[in-house]
Amino acid sequence: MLIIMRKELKLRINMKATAAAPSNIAFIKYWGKKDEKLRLPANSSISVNLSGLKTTTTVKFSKEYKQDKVQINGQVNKKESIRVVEHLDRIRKLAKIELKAKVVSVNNFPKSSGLASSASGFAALTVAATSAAGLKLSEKQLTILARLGSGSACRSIPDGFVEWIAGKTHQSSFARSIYPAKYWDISILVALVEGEKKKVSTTSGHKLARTSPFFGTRLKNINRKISLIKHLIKEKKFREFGQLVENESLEMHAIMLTSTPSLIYWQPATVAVMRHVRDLRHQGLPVYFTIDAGPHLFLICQNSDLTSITERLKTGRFIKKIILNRPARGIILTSNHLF
Ligand code: 2P0
Repeated sequence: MLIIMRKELKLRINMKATAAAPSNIAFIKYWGKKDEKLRLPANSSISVNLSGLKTTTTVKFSKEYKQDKVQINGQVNKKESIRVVEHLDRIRKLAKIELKAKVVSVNNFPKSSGLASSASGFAALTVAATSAAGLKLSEKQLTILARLGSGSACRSIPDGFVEWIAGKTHQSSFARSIYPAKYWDISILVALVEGEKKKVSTTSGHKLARTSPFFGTRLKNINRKISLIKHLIKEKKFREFGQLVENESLEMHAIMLTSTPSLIYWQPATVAVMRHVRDLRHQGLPVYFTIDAGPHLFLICQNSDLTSITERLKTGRFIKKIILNRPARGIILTSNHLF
């Protein structure tokens, strides 16, 4: 009896957990799904975790709570809460519990700006909530579960350079590390430009991909591209790698631009910085850009060129702020709870 009581007490004490997840930037992008509900992507993708963009989330399940409470960056937002509660429901079902939860989450970067807050957000929620619920899942199973919350979230769980294998079924669509964070001495500079809040969410954007006349061509060539990028990372062939990453980003934006309705995530400053990056290359500095579903740019360079490149980039008219990132390890559980 005493043992059971102690066990229950321990369980109750442990029903709170905190996870810190990096955001990630894709070199080969996820744009378009083959199954909306399961969030099965149209193609596999390759990414790296970012050391400077992080979400920390604390989840506590308790019978004291009459309903789920979700606070993100100090605010309660009904639309975001619905998606979080749907994810908590998946986790409660797995853990066979019915307790309500309190979720407090903070990003160290602006959300809904094209910096992937849903990736780090749903990765942190998945790991904090499963841990709080007492579930012991493998990394692979955590990536599968995180994917149901937001596709790109599965890539923020494993370490360093990550591949999300598209798969054809729920269990075969998961992410895994292909190289640890320290494998390659590169930096990713996030160049924040002036831009309004995103009008079209990525979830809605994905649905439009198939309306582009070029989407079929993209899918026809994507597996070759994935093999090539893995080879270039393995061999650390930076210039060829950078060129492929930049072309891939432009290809994804070509799909966005030619969808019906058309999606234009760029701002005038986005194009100005793209041109600046190309000028820097003409001056002999190997730096390449990639852009997600937003106006900001992610500039990739080798660490040996970092000082010269940041000096030339300078913040000012076009670039409002630069956030330096190195390849980062994946998600961690921490005892620094937010409440
Ligand atoms: C990526 N993006 O590979 C691509 C590039 C944005 C542009 O993954 O609907 O927020 O939640 O599964 O994960 C953004 O898509 O979409 C994204 P959902 P998600 O990083």
